[in-house]
Amino acid sequence: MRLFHHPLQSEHAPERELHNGDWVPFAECPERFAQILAACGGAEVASDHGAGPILSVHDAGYVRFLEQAHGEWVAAGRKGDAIGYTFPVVRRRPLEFDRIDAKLGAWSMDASTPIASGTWNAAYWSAQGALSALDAVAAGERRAFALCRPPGHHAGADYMGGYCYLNNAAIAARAAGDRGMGRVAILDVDYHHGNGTQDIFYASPDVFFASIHADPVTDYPFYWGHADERGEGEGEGSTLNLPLPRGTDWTAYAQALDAALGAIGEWGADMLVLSFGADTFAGDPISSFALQTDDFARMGERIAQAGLPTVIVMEGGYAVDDLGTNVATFLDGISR
Ligand code: Q9C
Ligand code: ZN
Repeated sequence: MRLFHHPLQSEHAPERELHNGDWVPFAECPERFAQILAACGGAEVASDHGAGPILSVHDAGYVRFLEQAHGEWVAAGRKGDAIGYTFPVVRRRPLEFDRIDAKLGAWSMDASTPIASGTWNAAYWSAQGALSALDAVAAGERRAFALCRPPGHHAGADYMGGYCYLNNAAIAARAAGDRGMGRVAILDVDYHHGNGTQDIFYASPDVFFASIHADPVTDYPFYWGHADERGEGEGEGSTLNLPLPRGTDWTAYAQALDAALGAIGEWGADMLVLSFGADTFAGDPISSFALQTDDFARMGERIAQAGLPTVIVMEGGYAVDDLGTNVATFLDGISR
């Protein structure tokens, strides 16, 4: 399978994040990227599709903010990672902000998403990897893998969150639609609900979004991913949420996966964008499912049986020592 990445993705290296009231080392670390590359090998450097496909999903003011935020942080005399502390939870509107602190709050949903010096370039090339994988599938490959880092599924059209800045899966799905590749479904198997992807397509009948994730009653992102969220307006019925309890093992997971794949088939998808996170692994330090390494091969095989051309984009997975093996095992399973 063709794999895509870019060396600048390693330059995104925030120092720390706020975790349950403590500052801890940033879980979405460059070592993740190195481990996946080492285990999968043979990755190609992504090609540049420019800002166009990014701006088809994301607000232009938000993209400009991402590009300039760290520079403004430094210009304000700050050190370390740029991070906000005031969030407009009511009546957020596009005001002209001066202070970098105001911008950071206006364009983020949480304090898990610091901006460091290499963040913009990494996010840009992460998205270009997803677009390069789409090119490969458009050219006839059954599937291709974008080693996206930073991940994307928590980022909405005009906000960052959950280690995500640009929504790689949404960018690939929108580009596939624009290229006339038929009806596009997104399946999100990261441990956390893909709230940003859901938000982007919530009112859209053109893209089906299905997500299997930890119940937001107990887990981040808390406010989205509940089973009663089914889309709105013309998009009513084109969102499917399958929350599962902490401790879920392969037996229960497989049933939800079959339900999601069944719904995607019924909807009449012509192609699939898969948001793949390995944080469903039993050993994940910030997650609480119970999948074993071999289960990722089973997951891959089942998804392959759907028979859809598939763009795979990397999302989370924080058990760094097992991450390369888990991703390689998944790619092996989906290739069988
Ligand atoms: N107390 C992805 O897997 N951190 N993002 C919450 C924990 C956010 C995970 C803080 C976790 C985001 C792509
Ligand atoms: Zn996750």
